Parts: sequence; C-alpha cells; structure tokens
Amino acid sequence: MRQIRTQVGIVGAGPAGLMLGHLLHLHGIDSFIIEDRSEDHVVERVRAGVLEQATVDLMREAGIGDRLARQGLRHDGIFLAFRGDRHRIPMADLTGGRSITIYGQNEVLRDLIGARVASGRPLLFEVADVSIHELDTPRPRIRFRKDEALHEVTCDFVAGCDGSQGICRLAIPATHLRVFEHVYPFGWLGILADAAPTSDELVYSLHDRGFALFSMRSPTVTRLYLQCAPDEDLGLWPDERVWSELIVRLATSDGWAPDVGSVSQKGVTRMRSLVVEPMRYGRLFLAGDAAHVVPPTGAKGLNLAVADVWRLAGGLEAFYASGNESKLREYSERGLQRTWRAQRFSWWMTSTLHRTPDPSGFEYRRQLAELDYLVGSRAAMTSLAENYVGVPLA
Ligand code: RFL
Ligand code: PHB
Repeated sequence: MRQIRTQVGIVGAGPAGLMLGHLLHLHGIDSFIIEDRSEDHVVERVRAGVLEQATVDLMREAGIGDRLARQGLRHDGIFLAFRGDRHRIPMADLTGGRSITIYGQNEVLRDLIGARVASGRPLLFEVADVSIHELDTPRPRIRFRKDEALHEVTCDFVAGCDGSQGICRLAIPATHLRVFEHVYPFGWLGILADAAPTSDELVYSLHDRGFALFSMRSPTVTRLYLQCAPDEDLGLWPDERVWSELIVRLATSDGWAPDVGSVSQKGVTRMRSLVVEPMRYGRLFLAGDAAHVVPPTGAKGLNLAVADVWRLAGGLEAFYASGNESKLREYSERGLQRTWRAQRFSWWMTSTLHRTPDPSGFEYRRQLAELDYLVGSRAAMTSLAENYVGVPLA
C-alpha cells in the first residue's frame, strides 16, 4: 500500500472540497483531495446558479474572482409571479445594497480546479473504494484505490466534503449523530436551453398547475424548472411538452414569457431537507451537502457549503498557527445555526411556491394570501430579501 502524509485529507472535489483546499493553500496548509468521479463529470454536472453576496466576496478575496467579475450576472432583484402577474422584490434596495450573482456551479468548479492545479497540490479524480478510519485518534486515515493500486493517506484531519450520497457521514457511529429529514412530495424537472433570457432577473412562479422557475446562465443560455413528481418519467416530457408547460406556468399578463430554444440538458431532481447533528466526529469534519441538504428553491446549497469550509479553514488555520482549537470546537454549532436558518427559509420558499395535493383548495388560497401580503408589505419583502441574498460569513 502506498503511504501518503498530509495535514488535511479532503474527500470529494465538489465546491466544498475544492474551496476548502484552496483556502487552506492560502494559509500554507497542505491537503490531499480525492474524488471518485471524473473531472469532466464533476465540472459538467448542471447544478447551482445563484451565488450569495458573501460567496462572491469570498471568491474575490481568495483570488479566484476574475472570471466571476467578468462573466457573473449581478441581480439586484427577483420576481414573484402568481395569478398571472409579476411582482418585483427589490432586494438590493431592501438590504442596503446586497445582491446575488448568477454564475454556474460549473464555472465555480472550473475556477477552483484551475487554482488547485496552479498550487501544485494534489487532486485525484476517479479514485475508488474510498474509506476513512481512526477518526477518533489524532491520525485519521483515508484509504482508496487508484489505477488498481491501494493508497493510504495519514492526516491530522479529514474533511468529509463528499456530498449527500458520500461515505463520510456513514462512517460516524449512529450513537454519535442525529439525522433530521423532511421529504417533499415533488421534484423539479430542469432544462438548460440555448435561448436568450427574456427577463434580466429570475422569475419564481406559483401557478395552479404547479411551480415554475425562470433562471439563466449567461446572455444566451436560459435555465428553467417545472414542479413535477419526485419520480417523474423524463420519457413523458419531450421538449415540446416542457416548453408548453413552462409557458403556461410562467407567462404573465404584461405579455412576458420565456423564449423557446434548443434544449441542451434535461433532468429531474428530488427535493428534500436533511440536517446531520453534530457536523463533527473526532477528527472528521462534515461540510456542504455531506452535512445538510436543502431543497433548491432558496438557492442555498452551494452557498452553505462555501460558508462551512470558510469556517473550517479558519479553525484549521488557528489550530496550525497556535494550537488553538476553540474555532474548531465551535465549527459544528455555528454551522448548524446557519444551516437551520437556511433550512427554514428554503422550506418556506418551497412550501409557499409549490402545489401540494389539496382537495378543498384551502392550501392554494393560503399561498396566494401569503404572496399578496408579501408583495404588499415592505417588512415581508425585506424578510425575503435578507434571507435570499444571504447573511455575511460568521
Ligand atoms: P457536491 O457538489 O455533491 O460534491 C461532492 C463531491 O464528492 C464526490 N464524492 C466522493 N468523492 C470521493 N469518494 C467518495 N466516496 C465520494 N462520494 C461522493 C462527488 O462525486 C462530488 O463531486 O457537494 P458540495 O461540495 O457539498 O456542494 C454542494 C452543492 O453542489 C449543492 O448544494 C448545490 O448544487 C445545490 N444547488 C444550489 N445551491 C445554491 O447555492 N444555489 C443554487 O442556485 C442551487 N441550485 C442546486 C441547485 C442543486 C441542484 N441539484 C441538481 C441537486 C439546483 C439543482 C437542480
Ligand atoms: C438555477 O439557476 O439553477 C437556480 C436558480 C434559483 C434557484 C435554484 C436554481 O432557487
């Protein structure tokens, strides 16, 4: 077995793992990153698009914000559509100038992989049989196979950044962790289309046929979602049906509708909320989707992952600089506070904007009343805006 020594072993090269590796590198801390999928798969996977102000600021401060500054689309507001009308929430005006930026997760990953390669520090794709050991000792280990050879990485710490289906969370004894889960009775059918966005800002729509979302990736690419069944059969959704449903659910009485274009990607995402407490076991720290999953309606998942690794990098920096473990001790508690805040908001956005089985129609009337109140009340809009743009890192 080939032996490797590092300070922080990182399992998973999604946004959490790669951002952690980068922040540690800036602090002069060594890390070893392993990923079980191919680089193409990781970069091409279509996922998040909305970066909170704090994520944008961190990328700039960490020296990986150049492309983001050039290509990111800054949005100062979002639209909520219901009963055929669009209502703008002026987020920046309501939050003292905070905004969101549209920049695909794919681009974030390209920037992070570029920075990793430039640092010369290790990043291995397509590893297999990953396992983690001796987590409750000062020398935890990661074992994996790469090109038929077995490797063992001896670390000071292991960062479990391996997403919602990873192995790190499962390595924590059941007696040491509580899992809180809520499954929503629907999913999202998402498409990416070669069509110029017809709105400069996102449109979240509650229609009596279900939720729909208009988003974008660039001045020539639109990203759209439709509420569907969690196990929706994509075979039943030829492009023409997707477009006609999108137009029915999104078009508003002012004449606005998305433009149709050729569909370059189509997929279904299930929706759930999950939180693991605590986010630490011995020398293992969980970060990002490995520790918590939010439904995508609030656009929080990637941003929470970034907030986790910012805190973890700060804790590790203090540990290596002076042996002070207080930030590492606070890692889980602070992270759970931010996570539950995001869970509450994502649950609220989801339950306000999706149709659920509701024979008497009570629920739909309640949702419309909620939205009427929201767009008529500066206080209610401010509450939405400050959660949507996100709170500063802390
Ligand atoms: P990831 O991105 O899942 O990365 C984990 C990585 O670990 C690898 N892995 C392993 N590697 C080695 N060994 C193993 N045993 C491994 N098991 C797994 C995986 O291959 C993967 O590469 O988790 P991370 O880094 O925590 O990042 C989380 C984000 O990816 C996620 O929260 C967001 O994509 C969620 N999300 C959104 N978040 C936002 O902040 N804003 C958005 O607008 C937004 N939109 C979305 C979303 C997620 C979506 N889907 C498809 C779930 C829209 C959608 C449709
Ligand atoms: C996206 O552009 O993919 C997107 C935007 C807003 C969300 C979720 C996803 O709430």
